[in-house]
Amino acid sequence: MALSKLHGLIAERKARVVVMGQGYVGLPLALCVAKSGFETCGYDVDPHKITQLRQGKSYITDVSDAEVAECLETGNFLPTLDPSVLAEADVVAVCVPTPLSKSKDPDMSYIHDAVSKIKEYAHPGMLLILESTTYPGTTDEICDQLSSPTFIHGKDFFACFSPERVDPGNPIFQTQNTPKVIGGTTDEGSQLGEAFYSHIMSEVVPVSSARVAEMVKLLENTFRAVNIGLVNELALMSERMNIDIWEVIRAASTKPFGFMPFYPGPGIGGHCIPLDPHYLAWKARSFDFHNKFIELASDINGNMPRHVVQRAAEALNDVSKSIRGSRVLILGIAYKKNIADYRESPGLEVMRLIDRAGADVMYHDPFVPAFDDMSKPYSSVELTDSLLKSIDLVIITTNHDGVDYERVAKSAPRILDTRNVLSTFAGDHIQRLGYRRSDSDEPEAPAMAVVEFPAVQVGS
Ligand code: SAJ
Repeated sequence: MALSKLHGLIAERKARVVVMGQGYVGLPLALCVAKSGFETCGYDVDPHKITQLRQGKSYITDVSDAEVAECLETGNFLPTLDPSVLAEADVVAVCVPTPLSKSKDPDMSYIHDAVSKIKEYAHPGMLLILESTTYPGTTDEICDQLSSPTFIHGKDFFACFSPERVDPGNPIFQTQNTPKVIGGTTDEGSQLGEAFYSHIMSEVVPVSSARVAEMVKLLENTFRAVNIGLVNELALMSERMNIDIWEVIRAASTKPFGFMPFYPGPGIGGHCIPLDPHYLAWKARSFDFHNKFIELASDINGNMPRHVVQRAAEALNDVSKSIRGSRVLILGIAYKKNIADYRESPGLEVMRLIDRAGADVMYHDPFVPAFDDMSKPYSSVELTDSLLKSIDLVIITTNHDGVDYERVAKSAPRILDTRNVLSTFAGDHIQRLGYRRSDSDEPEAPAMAVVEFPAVQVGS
């Protein structure tokens, strides 16, 4: 019987595992599974990824080359482009992207592609684990799609949802030591999933169903998106009220209970926080429930790059310059500190808007040596005194460690700091998001005319 056979294989660590998707979630997971003693295939559709892995090379910030090489040497980790490994798989973990379409609806194409491959190689005795963030009900729907008279859900195959909880660049919490939530489409699916992950993770957190597990992940990321939106709105308010929001947050953080600090920024980036909450909003609408927090937070967070450009225009205006024709340095392209990922990055959005407003724009990011944007090649410039002195405005959009901020503060004529990384430096040439110095507490005169941008679609 498939269920007892699967329990036996998992208990003896003889289950053959395929992890579909070798990105920032799937690769760390595959290596953890392999290190736990399971024969693990790391399947991906990208030949470059598989070639690098086979050479013992990592392309993920949190995974070292040595870690990949060690797993290869044990023989327990097999990077592959060949989906037919699914024909021999006992456990399949799906870790593929779940982006949004242009209209902010779920783009399930990656999941559908993975499911069609599983269907092609389906055989009795499979445990399917979905890790990709998605709307409640997805895992149940996948089981319906896979079911057939010879591949019966709850008899021949079982399934559960277990959300990935990867915090890229986090030096403390990695895949193995982050508590793992798991919920099955059936009780047997839950039991098999718990048994499997208990060999791999330090803590397994069972919940009553896959739908609950799917909702757990969406709560986690909606919580962040909404609180970031709240603090960004308070930052805009504070600029108007001549209050330093950073001082306010610092003081509020002394409250030892009932408060968790979030910080203003140039917007939100990455592949989770800007996107995942919209999966929940989309699904809720099908239950005729129209949420407000997710849309409002998305609106506030999504408009922060334009606000930063507005502040940049005002900073240049203070010295009788305009964005057009000015030399502007974007300091930080990655979407958050100490990582190289610039997907959905607010820093990149600010750079595009400044470019479109007619500035001579360049960037420096120690984690992003070069990139192409809308078929325009960019490479990170070196932070020298002469370069900084030649810049009309530096906009700090990512607060990477290891940048010579003292040099920036001393050499750049004007700086707009959106991350408060120059909080220890003084000078009228330094302006900060979330605070706007004024001589009195009187309401400010209406801000200068809003910077207009040609109506051109910005980037993907
Ligand atoms: N941000 C702010 N203010 C804040 C916190 C973040 O502006 O107070 C911005 C960041 O600069 C970044 C974006 O929001 O552009 C997302 O930041 P993030 O810290 O949520 O980073 P992610 O998306 O890489 O990682 C998150 C995980 N982060 C943390 O738990 C700290 C977590 O929410 C999820 O485990 C993960 O996404 C995921 O995969 O869902």
